[in-house]
Amino acid sequence: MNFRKYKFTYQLFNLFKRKQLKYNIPYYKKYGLNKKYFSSISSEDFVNIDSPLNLYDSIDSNDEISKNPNFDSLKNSVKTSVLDWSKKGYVILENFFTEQEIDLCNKEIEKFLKEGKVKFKYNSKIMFAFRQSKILKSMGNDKRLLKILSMLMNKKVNLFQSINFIKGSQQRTHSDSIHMTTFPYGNLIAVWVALEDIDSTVGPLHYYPGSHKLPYVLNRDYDNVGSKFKLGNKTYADYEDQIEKIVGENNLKKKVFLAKKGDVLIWHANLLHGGEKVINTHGTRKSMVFHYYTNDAICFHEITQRPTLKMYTK
Ligand SMILES: O=C(O)CCC(=O)C(=O)O
Repeated sequence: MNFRKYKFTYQLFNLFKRKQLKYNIPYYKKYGLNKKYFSSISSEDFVNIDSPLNLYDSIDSNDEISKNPNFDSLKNSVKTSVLDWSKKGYVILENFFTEQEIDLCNKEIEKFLKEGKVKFKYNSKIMFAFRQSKILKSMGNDKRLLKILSMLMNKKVNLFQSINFIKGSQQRTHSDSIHMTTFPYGNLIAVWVALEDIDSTVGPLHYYPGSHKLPYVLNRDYDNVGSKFKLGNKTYADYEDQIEKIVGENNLKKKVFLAKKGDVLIWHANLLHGGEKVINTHGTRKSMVFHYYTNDAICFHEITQRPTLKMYTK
């Protein structure tokens, strides 16, 4: 028997995680869901509830965002990118982190790997290194960055996760909202940081401008709903195939981010993105992703129907 396919496996595990899960309880009440902190949760619980939109998913940032008190302090190139947030679903901040900041970050990761403090998961990902590193944490909580993120979301955000890469991920196109789902939808935002100059041979990041406006692809969209006791039986590749189909049907145009060391790309919770194929297998593609949640949403993992464990660190 594959216990991972049964919801009770996760419920049992979560029974001992009240502290990290209780943040969802007031929102279960708000949306009239009869759930405990350890209960399974997925988009199926919200099929009859309208998902309120975030400000710049309902009105165009081009018309309004310049009224934000922090807007005037932005560089002109950033202002242009921020104004286009509603339309494009991403913002580029060139040369955002200094050479010194990036070098310190790379040294920290090297040291952590050498000491065995972190290891690779899912092939190429070093997960949550920021929890052990003041250097990474202070980059994720950079005040200028947080100001821009809260401007785009029109509310405060909290750093939830870091992922470090040494090589290109080659991850197929996806939306983060299948992994870090929220209700209301869209209460996640991501920041991708180039930790060195990146060329087309080492598997750069790709993304599809405007794809965040497409409907969120959730379990029911690839026949992965499951039953009362069991999770759906589709694979992650089935999800990726569905996304590939949507990209084709909508004739979406891909962009590849040939970033310079210190450049940042911020993406919307539903922007489709992934990693290009690695051609130069000897080359590195050092980069880091930060994910942030807002404080006013239920957070869960759609595929395994688990509520998200939040371990915010100061
Ligand atoms: O950096 C990459 O290649 C992809 C990263 C990514 O897809 C993610 O963190 O969601």
